Amino acid sequence: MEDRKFLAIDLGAESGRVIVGILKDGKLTIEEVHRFINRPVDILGRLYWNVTQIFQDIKDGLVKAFSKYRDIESIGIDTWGVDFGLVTKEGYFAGIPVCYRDHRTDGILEKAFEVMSRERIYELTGIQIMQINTLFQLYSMVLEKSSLFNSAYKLLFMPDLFNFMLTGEMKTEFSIATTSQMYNPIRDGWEEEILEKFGIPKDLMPEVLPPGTVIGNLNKSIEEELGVKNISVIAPCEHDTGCAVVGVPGEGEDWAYISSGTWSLMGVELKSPIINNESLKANFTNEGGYNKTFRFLKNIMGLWLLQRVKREWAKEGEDLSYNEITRLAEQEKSFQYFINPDDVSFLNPPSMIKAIQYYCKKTGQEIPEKKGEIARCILESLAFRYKDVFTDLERILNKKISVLHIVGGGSQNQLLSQFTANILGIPVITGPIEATALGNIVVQAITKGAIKDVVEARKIIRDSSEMKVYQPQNTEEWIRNYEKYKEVTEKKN
Ligand code: ADP
Ligand code: LRH
Repeated sequence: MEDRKFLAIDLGAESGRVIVGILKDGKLTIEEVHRFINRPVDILGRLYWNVTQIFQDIKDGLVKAFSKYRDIESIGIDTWGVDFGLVTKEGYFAGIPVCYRDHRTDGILEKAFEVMSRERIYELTGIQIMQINTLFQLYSMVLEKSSLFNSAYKLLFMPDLFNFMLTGEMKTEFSIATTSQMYNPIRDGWEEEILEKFGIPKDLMPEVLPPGTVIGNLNKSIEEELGVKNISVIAPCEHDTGCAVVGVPGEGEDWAYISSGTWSLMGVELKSPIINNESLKANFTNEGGYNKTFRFLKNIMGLWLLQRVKREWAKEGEDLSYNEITRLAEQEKSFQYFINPDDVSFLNPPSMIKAIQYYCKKTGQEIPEKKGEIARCILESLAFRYKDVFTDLERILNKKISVLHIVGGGSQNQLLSQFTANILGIPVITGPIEATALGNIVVQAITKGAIKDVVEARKIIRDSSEMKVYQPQNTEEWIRNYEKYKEVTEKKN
């Protein structure tokens, strides 16, 4: 059989990558042609995404991919969620997109709940209430009477913005739209009550396409640069987590996943959303997915904590790799320091090391000083936080989950994977590392008729990927120490 080729552009909050997927004889191999650092830039105290540099990197990746493979059929972009750019009627950018970790939304939730209660916002959207969500970022602009906001013609989420740069089309897609907290998953449309109450014009919101739709062709000037013609740009799941979940090699009905990268997204795939008092209380999200599925999950602060301490150590002159940091953590004593990784103080502190030390001090613990102690504190605490969320998940679903898949860059952290198996008491299967790009590629392949459906896609991914199984060890000891973690983290709240 002839091979078929598709190109995924996967933009995470830590790095971006351009990956070619080659489908042949029921196997999917991937080749990373370009990888680049993605880091927001602080300008006069505001945190911006460097979108022009990202677009340059996308183009560099396209050049590398098409100069090697002339027969790539289509391109799909996925990115992190909630952020957006504003575009004027003439197609100019109304300002530089601001990063969701910018402090403009500090304290915004209290102000927003004066407009509409937490319960009503959740009832209408089914989305985990977080200050980073698009709704609250926009509301901060409404409150400051932003002239950029007032001059905007369309809001484009990050993947839409890059699709606009590639095709000239101003459209969005279901998975990224639902994540904004401005979309009603039951009525399946922009939520007008929310838009109206928060002063967001409905016209600002673009048309929403289902995942797997062709948005248009690459614009002529880019095609000329690449020396190709009629290359379609497809909306995969434009939200990276949507692609990651398509890329989970799960089988049967009783598996859950963690998409592990900058964030840890823990949950299950469902056919319809769960929006009730319990899911509200546990603050679980219902993000739209491929084929009208829903990702019922919780955003956990994730490896962002490790990213930040790594960067701080590098600034101090010790540029350690993730492997080296994990090895230092491994050498330290277990269960010495506990934090709640989801504490708001870890969202974007001036120093993550100091924020962790302050948390320990405030909760009456000893203070971690050594690198290994800090890293071990982060990894153990993440595993304990997974236990909190997993318990809520099983309770709300009223069923037992028998296996957990961890996918994404974080699945390479063997210590965290083992800790997770230990505390949950079930096997953890890790891999693929590039589940998001794989998910992106298989959605394109389904659109182009090269794969039948998601069930076949997941089988192909299973047959093509390296996976590792972690069996639980010392679960009783982990459960005993979970009690200590609970005592500390509940004290803080
Ligand atoms: P994102 O898509 O959010 O940018 P990734 O899926 O690329 O994130 O995952 C990035 C994370 O993966 C890093 O923050 C790091 O913790 C982890 N990681 C990357 N490489 C390794 C490695 N070699 N060993 C252990 N962990 C790793
Ligand atoms: C992960 C992710 C996640 C969040 C966030 C802002 O990359 O998309 O689903 O919502 O970034």
